[in-house]
Amino acid sequence: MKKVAVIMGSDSDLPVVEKAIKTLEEYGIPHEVHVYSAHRTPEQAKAFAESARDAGFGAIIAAAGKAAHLAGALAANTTLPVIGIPVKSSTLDGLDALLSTVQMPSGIPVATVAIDGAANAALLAAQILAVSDAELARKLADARAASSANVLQKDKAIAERFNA
Ligand code: RP5
Repeated sequence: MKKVAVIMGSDSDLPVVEKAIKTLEEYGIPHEVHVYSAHRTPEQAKAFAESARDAGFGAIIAAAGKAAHLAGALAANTTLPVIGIPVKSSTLDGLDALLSTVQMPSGIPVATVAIDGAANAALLAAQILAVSDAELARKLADARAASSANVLQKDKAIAERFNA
């Protein structure tokens, strides 16, 4: 199976990023985790993106806050799918990071999840890998079915309470 790279702009992003790592672990997806900054270590971020495909990665998750250019900077240097997590790490509550991550120019896409949406970033990476991995696709479908059953169980409890 291809690996997923999880890159964060600062170790201060780790509390958010941990949800992505946990989700990848739950699905048994091999991954590597790094701290590279678009602004503080631009050469290392570029080198990682340029070598990621040959290193066996199938998708890159990039988490950053404030003027969050990490996902875009990585995407500029690879044609692997890049998933951006805007991190709420500033006085602007993550809106700055959301706009910095999502508003990419035509030709260099970044698939951006919600502010602090780390679990969805990992699930999207899993779905990308599952295009060519039937076992992973089955695990994702099973999780969707369990999630639906959980909601329907809650509906039953609420309906019994209020619709008697
Ligand atoms: C961004 O600036 C990082 O991704 C982080 O969210 C934010 C603050 O970084 P630190 O000053 O805590 O290292 O580049």
